[in-house]
Order: sequence, then C-alpha cells, then structure tokens
Amino acid sequence: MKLYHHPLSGHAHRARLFLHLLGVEHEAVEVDLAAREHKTPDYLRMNRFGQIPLLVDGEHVIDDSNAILVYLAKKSGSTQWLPESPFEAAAVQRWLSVAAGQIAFGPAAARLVTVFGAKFDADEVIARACRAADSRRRIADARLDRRYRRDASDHRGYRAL
Ligand SMILES: N[C@@H](CCC(=O)N[C@@H](CS)C(=O)NCC(=O)O)C(=O)O
Repeated sequence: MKLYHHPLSGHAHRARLFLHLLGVEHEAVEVDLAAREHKTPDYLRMNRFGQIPLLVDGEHVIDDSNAILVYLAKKSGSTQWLPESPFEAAAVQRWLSVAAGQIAFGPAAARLVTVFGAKFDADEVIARACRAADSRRRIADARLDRRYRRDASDHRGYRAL
C-alpha cells in the first residue's frame, strides 16, 4: 500500500495516523506541493483532483482523506471503527462531515495562512475558525461525556465517538 502525502498536510495526517493506529504496513510517498508535483500529468493520472492524500492499494486508488479512512476501516475486518448498524454508521459519517466541512473551512483554513502562506483574509478566516472550533468542541465534549458515562456504567469501557 502506498500513501501519497505531505508532512504539513492535515488531511494527509488523518490518513497516516489511521494507518499507524491500524498497524498497516505502507510506503509513505512525499509529494512536493511547492514544486506542484500534485499537478503533474503523472500524478493527475492517479488523482484527477490533483490533491493529497492519495492511497494506492493494488488496483484500488482512493483520493480523499475521509474515503481513505472508510476504506481502511472496512479493510481492517473489524467493525470497531465503522460499525455496521445504520444509526452508528451514520454517527461516524456525521463527524467525518464536520471534519470535511466546518473544521476544514475553519481551523484548518486558518492554519493554511501561516503554514502554506495561503492568500486568505487572515482576520476573517481566524474569526470563522474560532467560531467553528468553539462550537464543535463543545458539541464533541458533550457527546464524549455522555458516551463515556454510558459505557462506564455498563462496563464496556471508553470508546471513541
Ligand atoms: N477532500 C480532500 C481535501 C484534500 C486537500 O485539500 N488537500 C490539500 C493539501 S492539505 C491539497 O492537496 N491541496 C492542493 C490543491 O487542492 O491543489 C481530502 O479530505 O482528502
């Protein structure tokens, strides 16, 4: 398995973290974003979106961090990360949407201003990031709190959201 990534990419970090959590052997291929390696014909042949992360597993090419997480969770053969029940699967998808929505366009966008010198209006992006981060953190905390209490009370122990 090969993961095309960049060490400063938050999206790629999610994929790398999950590969490590699962203990999946893989080759990490660094894509030189500054040299626009992700827009070369060779790379675009693998990923028409011209973005990282990109996972190549034999004949399968997966080109989005959330899609990579779903692929790896399914491939792990365990339902620990992505449950089968419609309601629990929807709960996981709900938080993947938060990551691809409010977090990507909030705190992650603010990070791009300093890390990659993105030409965003820094004040506007930072204000949006603070609003998104604060409200999502409070919702996530409340959710974790409820889940922790419920799991602790029936001795199943703590599980992630
Ligand atoms: N939806 C994609 C977004 C990935 C993304 O925005 N990657 C950035 C690096 S963090 C990228 O490749 N940017 C280059 C570009 O869009 O041209 C995912 O979650 O994987």
